[in-house]
Amino acid sequence: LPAFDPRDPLSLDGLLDDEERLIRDTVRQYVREKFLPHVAGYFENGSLPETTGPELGQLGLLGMHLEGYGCAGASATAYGLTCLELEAGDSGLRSYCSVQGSLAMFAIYRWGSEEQKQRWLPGMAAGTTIGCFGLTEPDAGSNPAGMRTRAKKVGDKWVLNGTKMWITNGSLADVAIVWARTEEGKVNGFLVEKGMPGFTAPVMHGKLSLRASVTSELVLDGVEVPEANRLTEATSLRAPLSCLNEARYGIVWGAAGAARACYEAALDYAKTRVQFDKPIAGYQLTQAKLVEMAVKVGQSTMLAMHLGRLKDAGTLRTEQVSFGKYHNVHAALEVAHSARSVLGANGITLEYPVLRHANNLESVYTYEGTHEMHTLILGQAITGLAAFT
Ligand code: TGC
Ligand code: FAD
Repeated sequence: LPAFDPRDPLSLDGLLDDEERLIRDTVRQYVREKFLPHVAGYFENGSLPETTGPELGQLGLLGMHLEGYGCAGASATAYGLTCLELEAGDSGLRSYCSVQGSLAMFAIYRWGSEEQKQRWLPGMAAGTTIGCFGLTEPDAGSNPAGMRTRAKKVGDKWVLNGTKMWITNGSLADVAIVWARTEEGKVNGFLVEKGMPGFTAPVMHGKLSLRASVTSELVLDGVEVPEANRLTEATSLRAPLSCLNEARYGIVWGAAGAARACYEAALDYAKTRVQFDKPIAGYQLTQAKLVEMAVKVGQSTMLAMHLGRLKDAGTLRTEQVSFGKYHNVHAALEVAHSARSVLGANGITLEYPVLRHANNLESVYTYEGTHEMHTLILGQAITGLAAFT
């Protein structure tokens, strides 16, 4: 029998094929060698370096599960493993990849015209063109149907008015996918380009979570957008919600990565930190915490892998994605907090990853559908009764 591996107690590595393992190892190496040595600075400065997009692009990770237009055409499982490794670095790094690939690029790929795909996707896959996804508004978070942003057709143009809030990479983006309601009451998506008159994207400051990520408002004050920049196939809320599904899937994996990083940090620390003349890993209370963490990480990774196989088979349902986000983000938060306690005072510093992850996971718990929204989605699926209103 192979030896027991404390970092992979369920031998999940054996469930991967060679290509998946190669992609996983490549991303893991990038995160460990290029990202983690600098992450404390990124977290303190509140942003990622400008090279992030091109570096992720060169690795082929942006929109990697899409086919053609410069995208890698990788499997859903390979994309998931990528999210896991990126988020083991920092949720902000995974967010960057999710927003670019699963939200902005997927919106164009799934709901755009052939011309729009050819114009935007290759640069976005390369990470030289940055996208963002503007759905949330100051008064419309969990209920995007309540959006106030309006699009009015004037001649061959659309005039956009409204404000989006909490938009990842908003200030960095060359193109913002902005969702707005038309006079007919339909929800349309618009490609709003940096520099269009009336469009500004101020950075939001003062975050205590997801600090290694730029979060912005999108202010649309009479922005004139040509008809050529309207996503041709999107006519209802189904369009933005379908994009969320893609990003939520990545979060299922990513959360398992953040949890793994916290568990490994706690395990390493507990084996070397000596108190009362022996390593704290030798005390039952610490072992109970480490075992609980190992079990949660194993369960979360196994769940992500199962959903990945369903997605690759084309049978993954939205309720199952909610199942994954519900379980894995909650479990990751618990692991991060428990790991923090194992590290004692060191656990509150940026020298160790645990409180940074715990703080980040507060955002992950809320974005892409709050924990409560996923509870209600699953509640409806289980009972047949909607409890949203
Ligand atoms: P409802 O009437 O249920 O649905 C409207 C239409 O959409 C379809 N649909 C979906 N399609 C694909 N995937 C999904 N997950 C879908 N959910 C619903 C549905 O079939 C229907 O289609 P059609 O053809 O009949 O029109 O819509 P509702 O208004 O009642 O809303 C339901 C609810 C509450 C579940 C939905 O509004 C919701 O999920 N709310 C949460 C909002 C949210 O998740 N926002 C996220 C913003 S983006 C973000 O957070 C990015 S973070 C990025 C990062 O940094 O990683
Ligand atoms: P609210 O919807 O006001 O919810 C507040 C509380 O009420 C929550 O606990 C919620 O679960 C609960 N609640 C609401 N309705 C109900 C109900 N019916 N029943 C029970 N409880 C309910 N959005 C984008 O569009 N693009 C982005 O790129 C993006 N990036 C983000 C990055 C960060 C760092 C963060 C924190 C958010 C980001 N978001 C983004 C916004 C995110 O999607 C929203 O914050 C989220 O959808 C919740 O909306 P809200 O914050 O307005 O909370």
